[in-house]
Amino acid sequence: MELIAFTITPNNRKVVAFIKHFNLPVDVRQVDFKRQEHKGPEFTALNPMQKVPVLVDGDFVLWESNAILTYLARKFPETKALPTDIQGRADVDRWLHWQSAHLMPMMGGVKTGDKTEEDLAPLLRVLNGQLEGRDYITGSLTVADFAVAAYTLTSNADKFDYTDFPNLAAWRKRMSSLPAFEETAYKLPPAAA
Ligand SMILES: N[C@@H](CCC(=O)N[C@@H](CS)C(=O)NCC(=O)O)C(=O)O
Repeated sequence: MELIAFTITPNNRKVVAFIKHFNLPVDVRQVDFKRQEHKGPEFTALNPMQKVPVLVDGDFVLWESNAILTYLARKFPETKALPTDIQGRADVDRWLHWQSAHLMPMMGGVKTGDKTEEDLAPLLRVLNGQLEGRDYITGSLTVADFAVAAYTLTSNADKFDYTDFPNLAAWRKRMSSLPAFEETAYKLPPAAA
């Protein structure tokens, strides 16, 4: 199985971190953005959206990072990263959709300056409330934690003030200290001497 990715972006990092955390037998190959590989015919045949990540499992090709996360969690049930009961599964789905429908566009807006930290605060308050009395978003570690953490552990998100969101601050610390998130963090190249 192969994941074609560009690890430093959140939608890619969530999947790469998941693969690393559970040591899954998936080869990760970085897309060659410089050469515009993702716009070429070979890549477009895999993903007509011309975006990464893309998972190739034999004849089966899957794009959309959250779909890839749930596929991997079902393919490797030993991860216990996706509940099998109907309500537990729906709970995790809720947070995956929340990440892509609300958190991602808002974080994008804050990054470009179209939105402010004040606009973002209601979303962080919701997440902080959910984490009250919980170590992870739905209780135990699931794909939802990987999806949401990738967006709340960006270098931009590191700069926010979490004083009003102590549960979120503690969870961020918990997630960022997982070796898989440490390994996939964007590091600036060392300054030239
Ligand atoms: N909703 C998609 C978004 C994927 C996406 O936007 N990928 C970006 C990197 S994060 C990309 O490949 N951009 C290249 C481009 O648009 O040219 C997912 O979650 O997988």
